[in-house]
Amino acid sequence: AKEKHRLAYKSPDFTIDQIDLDISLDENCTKVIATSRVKRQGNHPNSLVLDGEELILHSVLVDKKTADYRIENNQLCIDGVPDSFELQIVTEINPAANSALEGLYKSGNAFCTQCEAEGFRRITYYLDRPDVLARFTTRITADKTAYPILLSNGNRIAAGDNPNGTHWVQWSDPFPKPCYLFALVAGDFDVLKDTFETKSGRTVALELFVDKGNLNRSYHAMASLKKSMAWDEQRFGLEYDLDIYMIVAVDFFNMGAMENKGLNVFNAKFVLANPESATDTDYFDIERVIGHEYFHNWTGNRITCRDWFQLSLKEGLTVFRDQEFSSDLGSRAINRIRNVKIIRGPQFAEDAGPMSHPIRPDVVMEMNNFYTLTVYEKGSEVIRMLHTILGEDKFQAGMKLYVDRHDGQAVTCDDFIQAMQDASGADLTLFRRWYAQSGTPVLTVTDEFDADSQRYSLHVKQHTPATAGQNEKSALHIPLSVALYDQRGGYLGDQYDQVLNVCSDQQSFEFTEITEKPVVALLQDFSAPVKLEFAYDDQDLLVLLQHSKSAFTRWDAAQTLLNKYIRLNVEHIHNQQELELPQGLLNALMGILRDPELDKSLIAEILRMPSESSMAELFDEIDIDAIHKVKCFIEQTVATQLHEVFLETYRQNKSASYQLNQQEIAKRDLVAVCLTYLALHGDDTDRSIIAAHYQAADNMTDVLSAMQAAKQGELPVLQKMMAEFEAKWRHDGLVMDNWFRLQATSPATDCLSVVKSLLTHPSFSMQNPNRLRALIGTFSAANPYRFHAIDGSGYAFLREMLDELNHSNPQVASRLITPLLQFKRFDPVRQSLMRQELQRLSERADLSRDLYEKVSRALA
Ligand code: BAL
Ligand code: ZN
Repeated sequence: AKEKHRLAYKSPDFTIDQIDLDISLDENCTKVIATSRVKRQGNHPNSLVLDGEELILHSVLVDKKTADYRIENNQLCIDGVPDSFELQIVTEINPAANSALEGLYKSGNAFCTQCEAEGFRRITYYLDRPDVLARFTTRITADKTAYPILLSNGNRIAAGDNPNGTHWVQWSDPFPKPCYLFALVAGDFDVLKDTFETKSGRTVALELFVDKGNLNRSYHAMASLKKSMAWDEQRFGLEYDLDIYMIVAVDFFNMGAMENKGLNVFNAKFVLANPESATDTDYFDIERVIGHEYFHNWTGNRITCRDWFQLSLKEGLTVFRDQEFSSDLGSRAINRIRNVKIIRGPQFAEDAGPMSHPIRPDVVMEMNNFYTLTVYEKGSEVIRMLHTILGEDKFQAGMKLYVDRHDGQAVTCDDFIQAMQDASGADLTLFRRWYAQSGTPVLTVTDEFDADSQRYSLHVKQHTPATAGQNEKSALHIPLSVALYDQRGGYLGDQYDQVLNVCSDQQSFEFTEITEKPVVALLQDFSAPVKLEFAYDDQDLLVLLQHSKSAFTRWDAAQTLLNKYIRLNVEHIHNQQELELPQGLLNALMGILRDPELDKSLIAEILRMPSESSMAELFDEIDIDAIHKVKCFIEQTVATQLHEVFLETYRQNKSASYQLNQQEIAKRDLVAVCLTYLALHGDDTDRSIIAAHYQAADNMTDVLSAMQAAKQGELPVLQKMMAEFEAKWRHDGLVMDNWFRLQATSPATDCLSVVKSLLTHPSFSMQNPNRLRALIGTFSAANPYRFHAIDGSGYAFLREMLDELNHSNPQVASRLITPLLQFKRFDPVRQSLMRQELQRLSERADLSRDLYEKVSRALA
């Protein structure tokens, strides 16, 4: 497999500005006639070279005459073409055999497509690159009974019936687009219809297509779409452009959703919800993902990427936009906390591992491998830093210039920063390095207080450790948000609440007229995606935890204090010493639980212990057994010492009946945390509370909270709950994913054998990415204690699964392999066992490009 390099970008030799597709759908033999207008770009004699994979080629006509062509390495080459001509290509494809779910495939009884990043080449030979923008028309023909609904991008312009029982519909998309935004759907669906009036007074038809019988689960998605459309007008001044916006929910989908122009295709997980079947988290995620795909219409579709190395141009920006959407509609602090957990956990891990890459990668073998936490989530952090540095007004001025300047173009991350710079007048030269440099910077801060001169100084050093493929690191522009408090937690005022611009390896900042040594809140709101080192003493952290005016800082202080004792206790285990947790922390947690003023979700977030995987990120070398012991010790100690308060909090917050609003969601979240601690305590009262909570639950959130608690406490009642759940939901794969996840995260010793036995469960399918992620993905990524069993059984299991998925769905296989790639951070025994499994994979002659890239980078 060949590497592609960002700096080797060349503009295309030819462009296509119009393509008419005529697609006759058939399960095994779909015929595609693609008629394109091709134009030479510049003065050169080069041949036309088109990408194509898994295609049967029937004919190639240049200006209606049979053309000579060659097929070389999945490319169709035509020599000696005119400067401007009509190209007609007829190909045949087999959607039913397409288990990779890229290009055109069958999802259950429907046809659908996924073309990003390079799936369009599985539909026809084409210039499959994002800087070729064409107007598309699409004529779809299919059996009318099986596929009464035929959809593609843009507007429906004609339709008709054929005498043989088939019918056809023709679509036309007025906006030029790269082929990765092409979509086609055919099937028999229920449709929810609504309208949205834009700020300029146009009425947009909204259509949401779901499997028959699922209409009662489609309302939340529609409401989310309308909120997204209104929000983008209000906050970004961006209005929808077509007369129709369609969303289709499908069961078989590799990603979360896809922003195809005017026709989003969604993983049903991010569409379907009613209280009985979906959790509060599901509701939140649906709103977030519907928003994300909608926001792509401007940041992605109207302005797209020049090449795939620029993916963060649209993804980082659009994640930033969806995070802001969630925060404007809900709790800003809670959203920030949850997003920061993702960066500090799996994103930091990715950036320290063999697949580490800058948010704008330099080298790519398989583009699908770069839809990563780094490109998306760190990419969004980079946009957020820009927003912090410029402020909302200048940031929006930059957005406006970006849109005015580049609407209808395929551009680069540099173009985006340039627009931000030109509109704001800020010098972003140094800031651009965030796009080029991989790895997590470490900020080491020390402080100094001089009572005589009443000066308080912060000395800041930055250092980014070497990462895979990038040894040399330079200083970055890091916005460091700090605030000062007095020793009793009193806020010293806005003049001591600042964003410091850290721009060199070493820098000092001074605050004057300070009369006593202050308590400093550092990296407020996680103002940059960095690791912070500062020798906080417990007392200062307790002050911040109890008194900071920022909810985020209170949570973060609790995390910092916990992290300190996680590290210390792991050390204690290594030195065979007793484990400890300071009484001051326990008292503070008790105070937090009893504080009537606090947002209940914040209380829940503060009391919820970090996962073992995120605890692992505190260490260079991961001792999974010690981490597990420390986690159990901390949770057991909290469960025991705070037992009465958990009982009291549970009773005060348990709702009589279900409502979907922020306050009730927060209460359910807090109740879930209480139930888990009660289960860990596990006396008769606790057990009967959990059983009763389960019995009384009238919504999926409460059902799963009780089950989750019973699982964590390994309570016997879990068996009955699991059996009932299975009997009720076994025909509903999406809901059953919760049931699979519960078993995959079990602390029980037989976890792996249970997981293996579930592979033959009737609700499981090796073909469905959601099922694969719920069972196999959850076991290997979210149950580190069992996955890293010292006999290597977890590793062997994952490798066997990857062996099977290598052919059927390489994209999903390549996601699932992540936990094995980290092997260098484990002890010698585990290292060698993990390496052995990677080696076995690498010896396969038929290893997919997706897995090959990761395995070879890990073993390098
Ligand atoms: N573009 C792929 C799916 C998404 O990020 O929206
Ligand atoms: Zn996206």
